[in-house]
Amino acid sequence: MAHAEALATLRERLAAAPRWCVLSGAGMSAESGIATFRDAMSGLWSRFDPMQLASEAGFRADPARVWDWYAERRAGVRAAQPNAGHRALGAYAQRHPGRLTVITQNVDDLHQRAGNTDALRLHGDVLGERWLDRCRRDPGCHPDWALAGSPPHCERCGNLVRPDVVWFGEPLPLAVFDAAQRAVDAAAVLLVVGTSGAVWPAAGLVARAHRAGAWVAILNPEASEVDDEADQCLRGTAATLLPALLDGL
Ligand code: BV8
Repeated sequence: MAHAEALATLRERLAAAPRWCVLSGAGMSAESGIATFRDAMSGLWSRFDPMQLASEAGFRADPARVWDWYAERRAGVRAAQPNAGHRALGAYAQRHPGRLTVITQNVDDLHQRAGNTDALRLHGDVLGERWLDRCRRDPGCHPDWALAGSPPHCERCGNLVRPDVVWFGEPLPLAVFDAAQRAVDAAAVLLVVGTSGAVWPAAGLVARAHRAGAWVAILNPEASEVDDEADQCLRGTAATLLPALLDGL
């Protein structure tokens, strides 16, 4: 089926869908200048070992190195702007409240800044902070009160501040993951945008949607690990395909 025809039929399905979902990954923010993880050359994982940097053990082994890496990524997120793909999803949600659920693996805030303020963040918020350990002295102690440093720390008990993200080996926030599972169970269509589908349990949402009877469409310039679960794959980028699918809907 020609690309234009494939786009047109998917657009009709979205127009008719009472409820649908997007599952997004790093490719969603690539055109906003935020590096993806697996891109061979520029991807974060081609330059850094995820287990050393995005894990509790890695942070405890070298807190300053991990904190500085996240500080670099936070600066990149603050300097970035939502792209045409984020904006198309945000504008659609304004026009059709309650029909779209955005589920993201991204720890940036570009979906929220584009208007999808209720996006489900499976892997946390890189601009957020929390204590590494439960404060032994004062459970009410807040990370904002921490002494500045790399990383900031509690001057009384030495507790470290960590980014509010889900590291490898850590469970996803249960309430968020539950809400994501319920959303894909109720969806007529799932758009899988800019993810390699390599990270679990997020990747499992694609097969779950398919089992639940949703029409699964993948938007990605490359093949991904979840293509087998798809009813159609549209080869293209988030900032080009999403406006083509949603503008005017
Ligand atoms: C857990 C936050 C257990 C931190 C992240 C089952 C099978 C195998 C392994 C496992 C399994 N179950 C669990 C595991 C282990 C592990 C895992 O999945 N490992 C993988 C690597 C094999 N999972 C975990 O550890 C999870 N936790 O299992 O806990 C548990 C349970 C109960 C109690 C205790 C413990 C936690 C996983 C979350 C880790 N945190 N991020 C941080 O960001 O620093 S994951 C991080 O990497 C991102 O959030 C994202 O999820 C992932 C990167 O994937 P993508 O977003 O897809 O990005 P990628 O670069 O790979 O691909 C980009 C795609 O975009 C490409 O396809 C490209 O073609 C495309 N693209 C590029 N440009 C564009 C584009 N598309 C559109 N437009 C463009 N312009």
